Amino acid sequence: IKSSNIGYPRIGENREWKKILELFWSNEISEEQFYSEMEQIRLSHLRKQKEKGIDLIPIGDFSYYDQVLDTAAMFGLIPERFKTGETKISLKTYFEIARGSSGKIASEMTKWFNTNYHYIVPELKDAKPTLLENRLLNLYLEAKNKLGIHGKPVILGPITLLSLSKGFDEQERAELLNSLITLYIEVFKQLKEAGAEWIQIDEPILVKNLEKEIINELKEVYTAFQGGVPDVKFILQTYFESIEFYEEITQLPVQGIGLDFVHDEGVNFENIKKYGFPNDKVLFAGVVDGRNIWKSSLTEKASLLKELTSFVDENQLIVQPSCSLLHVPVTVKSEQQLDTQIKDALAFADEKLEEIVYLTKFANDELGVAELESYDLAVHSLKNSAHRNVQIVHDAMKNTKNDSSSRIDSKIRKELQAEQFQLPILPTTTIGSFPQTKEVRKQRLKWRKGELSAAKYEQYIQSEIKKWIDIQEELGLDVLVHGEFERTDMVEFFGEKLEGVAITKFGWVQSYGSRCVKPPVIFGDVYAIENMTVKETVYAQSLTKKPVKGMLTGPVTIINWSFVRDDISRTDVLNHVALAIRAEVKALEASGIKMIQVDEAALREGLPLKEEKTENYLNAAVYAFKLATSSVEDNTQIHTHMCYSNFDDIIHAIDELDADVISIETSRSHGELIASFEQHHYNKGIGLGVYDIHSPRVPTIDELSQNIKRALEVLDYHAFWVNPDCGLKTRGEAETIAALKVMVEAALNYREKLHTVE
Ligand code: THG
Ligand code: ZN
Repeated sequence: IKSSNIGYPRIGENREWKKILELFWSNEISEEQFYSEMEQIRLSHLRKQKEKGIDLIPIGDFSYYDQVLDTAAMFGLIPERFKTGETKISLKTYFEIARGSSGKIASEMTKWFNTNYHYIVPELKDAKPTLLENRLLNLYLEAKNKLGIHGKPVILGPITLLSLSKGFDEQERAELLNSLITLYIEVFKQLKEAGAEWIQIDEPILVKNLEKEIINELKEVYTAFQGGVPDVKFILQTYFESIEFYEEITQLPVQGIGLDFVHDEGVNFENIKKYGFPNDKVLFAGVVDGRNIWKSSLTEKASLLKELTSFVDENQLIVQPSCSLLHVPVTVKSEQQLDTQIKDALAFADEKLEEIVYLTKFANDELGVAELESYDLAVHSLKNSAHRNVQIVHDAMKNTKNDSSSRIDSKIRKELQAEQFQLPILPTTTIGSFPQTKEVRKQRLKWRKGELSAAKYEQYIQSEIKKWIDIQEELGLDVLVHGEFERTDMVEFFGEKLEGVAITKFGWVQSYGSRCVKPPVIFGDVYAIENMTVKETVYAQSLTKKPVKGMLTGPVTIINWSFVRDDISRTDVLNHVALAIRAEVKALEASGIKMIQVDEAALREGLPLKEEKTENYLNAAVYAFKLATSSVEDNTQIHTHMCYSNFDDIIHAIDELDADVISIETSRSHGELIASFEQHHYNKGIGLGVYDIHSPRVPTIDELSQNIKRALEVLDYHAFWVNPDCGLKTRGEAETIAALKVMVEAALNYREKLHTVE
């Protein structure tokens, strides 16, 4: 039995990678320096994997931005607007595709399956694939010559590459696939000549619900690969779920099959039991969770591997993580401030590699069961800890079972709320956050470091709140917000406040490009011991007669953007969080805050990869949201906000959330979203974002009026709200004020028009 890794995080223990990128982007280091710094990071990651004892080390998973973009760039799949005629894609062009440049819009970025990682969507309109550069060959040779590592090149497979790309039709797909096959073969041939033995071809798309035709495509591709490069060994690698068409896929002409045995709900193994596993293939068994940060129970994993050996010969079995380790932080070692009971139960990327090596050694009789058992002690210790057995949480969970969690009819609420707030038609508001300037971050850092007292910091936050309440009054917005100056990342903020949730110091994970997030660790029963947002909200409300919205993050988003304990069901964790948010909703209401927004930015992206699982997911999400929000009085108005468009398929669930007002990001795909409201009559309050906040450009009145007009073609103007697409924390102050000014003016004009009609 051997060990393998699928992919290693690129950001580095101290986010060195991010820093190099950003220095390069701001012209603070030269291209030469950039390459040499990046090479050091890349080599140190390879060295680390070798030192840990991993037999098959991935090559080419390292990237300067994103692995999908790398694959597209390698095959010359460059959007027309970025083409320069250069024979090899330059760094400049590479980053322009990802980030845009003056006058050229960046390629779209979207979620990588159901993770919080975003990839760059290849645009294949009129594409003519050509092999610009065998990137993998260069990287393979680098590892071999500089470190003596005979690595395992990793490449995104052609079927997944095409499935994630856009800009072509069915017929073009066949042509594209054909030309890609030839290019992939060329890449593989060169790798083979350079000495590569195994090549990992990632085809995660095979875990989604697919039409049976995909099998023919797969046969075509892999038969061609096999015929083109007969003496190299291919691994068809899948992850994140069980594969569809197990029998057909395992019969494909490849030498290795990589399966996820963690996130498949046991289905991959069931299929092995039912259909067997071909005796001429190697099984790359993904047994260590690559998406969560808990130590494995090595005794359990060892017995899973043991069971697998009844179906697969021992020397045909390889131990590896369930997916690339890109989705977990680098090392637990850096976490000096965590409670030891929690820290001892954690395994980030480096520790996961150690687990893989332990399991391999155990299987090869180089390690005894006692060693596995002693490793498992930390997991048991946390499992049995008081954190996971909090009486008040258990009681609250029991009590909610008798709670119907529904409010009275939304039409009745609407009338009561209209009376309560006396808002004009087309009320104007914002999503919640205002610009987080350098100064805000600086003050927070000073306070965190102890250089600024809590009282002084609080005073500073209050002065920002006051400044922005004044600005909003001046602008004439109807519903105000406090601006969220006390929060870094919203999920991190609630994670810091909640019991049962730990915040790491260096637990960063790449989200997109150089941007990282630090997911909170939900290790215990979750509850709140004190109010989390009341002080700032009440202060803001004290400064104005206009309603100030309380701003909370919803339970689904909190758990989708956290690492979640896996000893109880996700639904139970979700409901713990919902109860904590419910307490906050009630506290805000009790303090006189009558409009409360509970954001579910990540509801959509958490959809399971298998259609048959979406209903359960959405039911649980709706239940939790209602649990958090339904205990308020009839005339208290609940708002929610969701990022990303494309709600067609879940619009019924959005309706079931029963929020009084919803705001949705739409400006980049206005037409589509509006069409979905044509079909599904929506009669609660709704704000379709009227301008895109992702760009610093100030929109014109005309654009905004057009957007309002189009929305009102399908939505009742009595239900319509005017707001930007999303929070404004990433924008500058001046552009924010200028854009909001235009927005309010557009709303006022439109109101006039509607009054004349009436
Ligand atoms: N929070 C969390 N996850 C998210 C988002 C979020 N996932 C989806 C989307 N939003 C991703 N967007 C971003 C946007 C900005 C940043 C990260 C993800 C970002 N990060 C800082 C960085 O890398 O420089 C972090 C530094 C800091 O917080 O000090 O800017 O909103 N959880
Ligand atoms: Zn948003």
